[in-house]
Amino acid sequence: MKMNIFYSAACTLRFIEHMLGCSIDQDSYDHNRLSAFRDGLIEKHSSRLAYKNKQRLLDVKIVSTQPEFFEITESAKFPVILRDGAKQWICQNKWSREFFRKKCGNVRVYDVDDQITEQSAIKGHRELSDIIDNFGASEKEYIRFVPILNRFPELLQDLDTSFVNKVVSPKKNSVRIWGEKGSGIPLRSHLFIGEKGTKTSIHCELTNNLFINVQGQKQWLIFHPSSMFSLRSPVSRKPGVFGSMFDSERDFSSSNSAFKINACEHSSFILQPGDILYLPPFYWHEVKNLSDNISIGVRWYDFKKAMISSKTLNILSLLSTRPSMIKAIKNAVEYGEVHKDY
Ligand SMILES: O=C(O)CCC(=O)C(=O)O
Ligand SMILES: [Fe+2]
Repeated sequence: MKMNIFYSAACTLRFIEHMLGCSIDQDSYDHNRLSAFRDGLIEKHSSRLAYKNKQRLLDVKIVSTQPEFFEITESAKFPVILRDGAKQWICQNKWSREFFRKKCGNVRVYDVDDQITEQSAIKGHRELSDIIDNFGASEKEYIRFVPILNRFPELLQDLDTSFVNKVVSPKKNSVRIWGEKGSGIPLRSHLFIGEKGTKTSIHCELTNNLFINVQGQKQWLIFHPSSMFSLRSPVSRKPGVFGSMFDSERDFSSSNSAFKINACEHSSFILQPGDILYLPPFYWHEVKNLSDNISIGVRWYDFKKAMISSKTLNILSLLSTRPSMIKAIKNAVEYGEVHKDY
């Protein structure tokens, strides 16, 4: 997205808001003069960018070979999909709801609802088997952010480890699971098992995401990192996850003037079983399960890549206070631990 002086000024104001202690709840986005002033800047920025009824398309690369995928992931400049990239991986035939019920049914996982960045999203713990047994009941179930490789490191072998190495650590070819001793880039992982019709509301993260869609179809709506103001992302001071007040069903119409959607570069695509997505840091995403789904996101932090995506969001993440980045790193494995109420 083209930056202009209004956008740069809004970023500077966001740092001031972060330092001064302005709005933290998603509900109180428009709460003070500073944010009103920032909205005015963004209004100007948006009206320069928005073309009437013309959507600004975000460039998402779709490739069919590993070398093309590696080249784009290394640059971190675009989201990229490798169609059928994991079709031959062991996870494709092995991972199912029944497999996880048997392997780790007694594991207690955080129950996180779809507004994942809100204070109220973390609902406490439930046993994985209880949730899986409840699939098909009236309340739709979605198990998200389970740090599966930390608990069951052997499951890394069900992915293609040399592929993961090449994407995450192209120079040294060395990775390790977060918390394990040794050298190599530490990987976090999040398993998702969801029912058709479940979704995760829009947010973005500081980490790189190598996302393997194992089963089912998943629809992603993504926005360029610089859409943060148009998407009305409140000041949160959280480490590495940012929320937004945007909801595609409610706000995806140019008639709703509060959301300058046409000013944001965005794109939508559907992942099929066996597809691999690389999402660089800070690309906003809203994700819907179009059918029952199993997928895993492998994540790692890279300062350079995070700066390429968004200097503002990277520095704001490092300056987080709820909790601080140092505390977050200590608890980084469990999403529910890092993002519970601080
Ligand atoms: O699949 C989902 O519901 C959310 C995935 C996501 O937000 C992520 O991998 O970062
Ligand atoms: Fe995410």
